[in-house]
Amino acid sequence: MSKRVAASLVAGAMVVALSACGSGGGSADGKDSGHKLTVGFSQVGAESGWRTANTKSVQDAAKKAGITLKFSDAQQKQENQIKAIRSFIQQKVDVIAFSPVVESGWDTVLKEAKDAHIPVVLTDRAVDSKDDSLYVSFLGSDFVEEGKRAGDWLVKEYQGRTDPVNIVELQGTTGSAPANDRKSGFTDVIKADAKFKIVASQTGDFTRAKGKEVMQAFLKSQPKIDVLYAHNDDMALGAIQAIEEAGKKPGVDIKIISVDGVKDAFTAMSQGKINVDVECNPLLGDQLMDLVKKVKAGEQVPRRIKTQEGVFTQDQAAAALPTRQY
Ligand code: GZL
Repeated sequence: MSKRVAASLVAGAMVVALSACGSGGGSADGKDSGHKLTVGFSQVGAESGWRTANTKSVQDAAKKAGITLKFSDAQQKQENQIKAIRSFIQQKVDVIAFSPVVESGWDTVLKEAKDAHIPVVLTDRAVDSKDDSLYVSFLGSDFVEEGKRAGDWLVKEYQGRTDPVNIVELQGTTGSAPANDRKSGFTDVIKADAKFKIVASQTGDFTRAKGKEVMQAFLKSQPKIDVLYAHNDDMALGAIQAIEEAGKKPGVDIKIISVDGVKDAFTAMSQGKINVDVECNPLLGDQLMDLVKKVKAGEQVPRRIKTQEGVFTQDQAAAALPTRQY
């Protein structure tokens, strides 16, 4: 038997073994009749409209799927997520799913889950662990692509112009995958043209309040701001308040590029206050529950599942608003 075939048989067996050793005990194929799946879900927090929609999607999907969901809100603190994961291990849940608030510092607790034979699924955000065995699958957006889409819009918007374009950037939570990747995707695109300058960049922690506070500081410290790149809508909406209080017109005096695509941002876009919104789909619940069932049943699942999403410009906002689901 070739090495490859042997390896894939072992891998397959490992997946089955992992699933069959979950809390439910379950038969070898993991398809234990009557055993109601229990999933431990550690959520980042309730920091934004996106997060609220994501939480609702996960909770509604668990109910629909007949899955018992043990839900924990970490209030954007990694130590709370680690505590929650340890509690799920103690409770011997079948699967652990979580959105890691930051990319690093997960290996120890994920090894504890692995040693307890509880499979882990990442949703929304990723971890930077080098050990591939610590989670089975990662379901969520491609944040680098989202950053590139934001940069592409800016390049197109200023095509043919040579005067300097001063950009201020409201970054997401420091150390989080969306903040790191949306920044790198965006800068990778705009670095091709020297007229684009990021003159100030600071975290607004994905919240409206912090977004407003940091934008107020930018407005005081920067003599000329042409563009705001906000890593999410809540910070953009907070920044809009600061811009208006400074007597400037958001979307006109300062063009605004945002990410997420929540309803409030579509409303602001239809009022001309946001110029473009790169969609980041929070409605991951159904896909997550489907994934969890497959993992528990010992089925092979994709290592990476990317969510489908688009880009919406101001002229599309009003028509799209009535059908926005979050
Ligand atoms: C992205 C998600 C981010 C959103 C923010 O998938 O992790 O966190 O862009 C949210 O609105 O707070």
